[in-house]
Amino acid sequence: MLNIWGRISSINVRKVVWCAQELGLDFQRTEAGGKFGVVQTPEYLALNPNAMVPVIDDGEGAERVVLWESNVIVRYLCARHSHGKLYPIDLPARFDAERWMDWQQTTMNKASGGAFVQWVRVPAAERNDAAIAASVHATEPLFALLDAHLATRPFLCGDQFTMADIPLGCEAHRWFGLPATEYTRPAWPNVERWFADLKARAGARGVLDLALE
Ligand SMILES: N[C@@H](CCC(=O)N[C@@H](CS)C(=O)NCC(=O)O)C(=O)O
Repeated sequence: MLNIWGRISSINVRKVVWCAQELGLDFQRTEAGGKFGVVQTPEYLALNPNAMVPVIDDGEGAERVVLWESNVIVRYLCARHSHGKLYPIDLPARFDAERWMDWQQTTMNKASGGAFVQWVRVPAAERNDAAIAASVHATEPLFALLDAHLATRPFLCGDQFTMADIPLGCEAHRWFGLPATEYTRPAWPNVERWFADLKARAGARGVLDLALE
């Protein structure tokens, strides 16, 4: 049985839950982080000294794996449980997927986080308009880049859904879920079509259909 710790309101936890569902894994999720606390307890810090979610505990004995870092968890679950389907075996295909996953963490998430936090988590009276503007300014060209990439392929790495679609699918879910009262996003038809396809997957239920909080 796979154990996942983390609140579903976290983009990084959503990646892991979606991945586990996509792989048809039997798993249990324990609330942690945010209003649930838990992350500062000695037991949790022994699993993740960063006091952050998500964390997983998978397997037993010599096969047991405890991991933090959401994209690493997605890679690990796909490598261990997808029999090469979501974790490409051929090196050129694998590193194509790896590249997009790192781009999500290092580039897209860094750009998009500000607008999400300000518009969704910060009360209107306390919002930092400059932080919102900077985040929108940094994020829109990245979605435009993604849109151009998806113009010639159904999924990020070609014809097949791979592990790379999970972190960026979660980014699209968060950006597309920004309050329409505050933000009108440009048309990105290829990203919209890709996101609609991701959302229709059985494995994405309870993740890509969630309202932001
Ligand atoms: N790079 C880490 C970042 C983890 C992270 O920032 N987690 C946030 C939630 S998205 C967190 O734990 N915040 C503190 C909390 O929820 O208590 C990952 O991808 O797993």
